[in-house]
Amino acid sequence: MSLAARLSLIVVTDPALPAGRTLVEVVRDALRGGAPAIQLRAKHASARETALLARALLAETRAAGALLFVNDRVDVALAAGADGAHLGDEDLPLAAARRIVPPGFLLGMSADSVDLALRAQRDGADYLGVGPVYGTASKADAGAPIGTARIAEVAAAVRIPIVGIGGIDPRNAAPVIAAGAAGVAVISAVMHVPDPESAARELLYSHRDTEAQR
Ligand code: TZP
Ligand code: MG
Repeated sequence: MSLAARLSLIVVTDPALPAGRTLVEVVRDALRGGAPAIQLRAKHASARETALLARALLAETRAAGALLFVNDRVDVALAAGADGAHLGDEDLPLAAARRIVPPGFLLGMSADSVDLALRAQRDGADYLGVGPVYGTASKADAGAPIGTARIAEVAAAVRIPIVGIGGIDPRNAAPVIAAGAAGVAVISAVMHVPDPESAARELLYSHRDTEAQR
């Protein structure tokens, strides 16, 4: 399967879970719904806690044939045996991260403009996270929504796959794919719903239909 196909849906984790559910359970449900990639995002966890969580999630993603990315921390991603890391502008620079990872280790980068996207591509990013596409309550410093027009601009400017993020759910995912994104990344649409499996499946359906029309 191409990298673009493996990025059709990235479920990004959140420490706030529905009552009575564990992170591993919710991730397992999302994988059952067909999510091809999970990103462990644990902003307030220590490196040690993040590594332990990554090991637990890796058992699930491996069994499902899905990818596991660790947000922010290349070191933790490498040590845990994850498939990749997702970096932003406060993390290790891409070019520096590239020097310490083995061939095939995936590096994603956040970029909300064409300029940043081109720079990240030049510095060796395998894919880009672009957003927030819509309004989001999941990231306090996400900034103003960039809309699907910006997704189209960035997708047209780079060769690597791009993934839209921010406020995306099964009802509004299709325009993000129609604009040229290879996939969508979501927190609340899968992590904060009663049925993460169905939510993942619906997100994938909505954009497979769109891709078929593209
Ligand atoms: N980066 C840009 S928006 C966002 C991140 C991590 C939050 C996405 O969460 P949600 O709940 O899918 O809007
Ligand atoms: Mg980051």
